[in-house]
Amino acid sequence: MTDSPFLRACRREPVPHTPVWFMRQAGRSLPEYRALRAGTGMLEACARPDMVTEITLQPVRRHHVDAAIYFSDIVVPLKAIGVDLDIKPGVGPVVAHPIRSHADLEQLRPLEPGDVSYVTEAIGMITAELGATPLIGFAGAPFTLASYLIEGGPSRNHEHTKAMMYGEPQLFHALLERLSGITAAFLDVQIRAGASAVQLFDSWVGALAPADYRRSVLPHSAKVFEAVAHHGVPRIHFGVGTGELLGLLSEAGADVVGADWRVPLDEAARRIGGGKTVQGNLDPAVLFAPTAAVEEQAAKVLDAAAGLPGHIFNLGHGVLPDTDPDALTRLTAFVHERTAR
Ligand code: 1CP
Repeated sequence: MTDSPFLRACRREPVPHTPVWFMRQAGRSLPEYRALRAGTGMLEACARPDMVTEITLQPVRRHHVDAAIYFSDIVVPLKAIGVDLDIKPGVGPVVAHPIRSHADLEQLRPLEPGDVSYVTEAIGMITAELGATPLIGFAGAPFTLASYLIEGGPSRNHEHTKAMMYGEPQLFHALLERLSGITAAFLDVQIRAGASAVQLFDSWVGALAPADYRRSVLPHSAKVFEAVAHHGVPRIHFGVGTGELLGLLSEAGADVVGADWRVPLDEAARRIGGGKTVQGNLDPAVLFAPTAAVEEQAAKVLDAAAGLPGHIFNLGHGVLPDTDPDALTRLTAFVHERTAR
């Protein structure tokens, strides 16, 4: 397992082929996922080890990707400590009592491993079935979690979040401080249970200017990476629209940094700096084009990554729900064949 192409690429060691996995590979693009989930709420599914195991394995069986990602959601640890929230179909996470004051912080207590015992159980089952394929654990980064908690749900402009960051910096820091503890504890549970790598999703942090990221967010994400460093498993950092932040995302401490499609990978690698593996970055919308066009665009990604010491092929963000699953299977094979050494 430590010799798998994915883990070797994380460590920038030679690989037999460029490893591939897809953000959101488990989930709505797969008919077998939809069939299994019918009648079960998202959060209910996340708490059932048998379902989580099956959904996590589905894309590995179907696409022959080089890593599995644990099926869950970034709000699962918040639900586990008692935050009143739900995942609404077609919307995303919705929080009953948004956090806007110091008193509201009381909703956030530290996460204990016993709060998510179903995660430990599911990861045991998954790793037993995966064999030599690594499992990636994940969590939401403090800023992206804070955005859902402050806004009360998905947000285009993150206006309440930014209003707090600029207007009540102490409250904002106190919130991210609590979230960094919860996130670190959640990653710790997953690594102890058998996850071979972890990804911190700071999906919406691209909304910030670099100076604001450095001052208000980086210290909290850095604490998360530091807290799990002693396990020695690769740590991946990713956010959407982070072209101007790649150097800072790298500075926060990850071993692998993901980039979206807006920055070519050779330029992304330059911004990320030496000694890190780069992950990405095909535009997920490209998968709606004919196969020849998908392969042409994927080849561009591979060419841009050709001189880099470590590359993990991925999309620049999650698989879109209406993606043809066969396009993902073909893309995986294309990358494997084109990079076979
Ligand atoms: O009922 C359903 O099927 C709900 C759809 C769904 C699914 C399948 C949601 C709601 N979450 C998930 C699973 C999920 N969430 C995974 C699965 C593992 C995999 O990658 O295969 C992962 C990694 C996440 C993480 C997640 N949730 C992120 C970070 C990754 C990213 O895409 O940027 C974010 C931002 C969320 C919030 C969220 N949860 C669900 C939705 C629709 C959203 C986004 C809402 C928004 O636009 O703000």
